[in-house]
Amino acid sequence: MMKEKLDQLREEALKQIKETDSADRLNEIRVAFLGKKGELTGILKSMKDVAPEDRPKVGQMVNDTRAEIEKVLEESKTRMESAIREAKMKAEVIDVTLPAKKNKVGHRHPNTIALEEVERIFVGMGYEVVEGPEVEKDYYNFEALNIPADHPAKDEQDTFYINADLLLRTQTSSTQVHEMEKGRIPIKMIAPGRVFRADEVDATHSPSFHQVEGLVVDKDITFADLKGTLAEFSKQIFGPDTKVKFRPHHFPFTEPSAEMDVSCFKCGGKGCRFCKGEGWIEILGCGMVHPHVLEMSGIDPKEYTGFAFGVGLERIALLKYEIDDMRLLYENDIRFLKQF
Ligand code: 2NM
Repeated sequence: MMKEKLDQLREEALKQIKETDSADRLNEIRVAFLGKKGELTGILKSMKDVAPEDRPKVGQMVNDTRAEIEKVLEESKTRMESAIREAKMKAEVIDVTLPAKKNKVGHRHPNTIALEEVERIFVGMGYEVVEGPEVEKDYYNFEALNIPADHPAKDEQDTFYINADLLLRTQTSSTQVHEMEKGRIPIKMIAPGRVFRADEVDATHSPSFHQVEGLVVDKDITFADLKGTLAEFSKQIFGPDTKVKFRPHHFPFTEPSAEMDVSCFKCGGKGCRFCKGEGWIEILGCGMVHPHVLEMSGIDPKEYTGFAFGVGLERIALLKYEIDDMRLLYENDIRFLKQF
């Protein structure tokens, strides 16, 4: 009696499963036969009418029926899924010969390209690349560089002060001072890095820009060493025909001091729109390290001399890549950056 009922139920379930090709319908069948309020549960509830000695056997039969229905449901589901996948694969044509999508990996910034070139040139001449802190003591940024308290660069209008003693460095020479204080001579170094000045933003100014300063200290270093070094640097960065010219200048930390021009690498010095008809382009400041600067850092100026220079990285990048507005360097528009 119970067996018949179960057989009938199983047959009915298997028939319904066989007849459908929808996953939703399969689920309905599962609920109708095996669910909490389903047919099989109903039969289990009527177990109380079965003689106690028959209950284990009947229980086993109910479990077998459930297992079989579950198995067929599962097989049916798997078959349906693979049929769907097969149909999809037939419908979707994949052209394996199409080129792959390119990864967008960005681009090196013109400042970075220019810095790497400057570093390559000086490392090639035996210089060390030294980095220092962007937040500096007033002493390292100004006093140790012979910049007096009443110098205009020290004005709050020009320098970002953190407090009376701390500021954002206005030049990377502070890094050179730290190096001189270590007392390891000879020194042959460049100090690249970010510097800060309280400037309004325009085509040629920014409150934060980058410098590379160089320093050589040893016995018998002369202005001829400075000239030869910077002439070689200029040839390497602007081309082998580049000439250099030094004009007297003043810096508190060097004596004598000069500004250096390079012959225009566009017109070769004849004068063009690029060099504003001058034939020359101003490129950097330089000089022989002031004896007092050496002395303050513990180097005996009677025994040692040195030369130093400072060049704006943006200035080199703008010139070299013929960019006419410094602001473009800070927008980081990939379409702009990709050109260099
Ligand atoms: C410049 C121009 C001239 C300079 C001086 C020093 C130091 F630390 F040795 F005193 N470092 N860099 C220097 C000299 C920088 O920038 C336009």
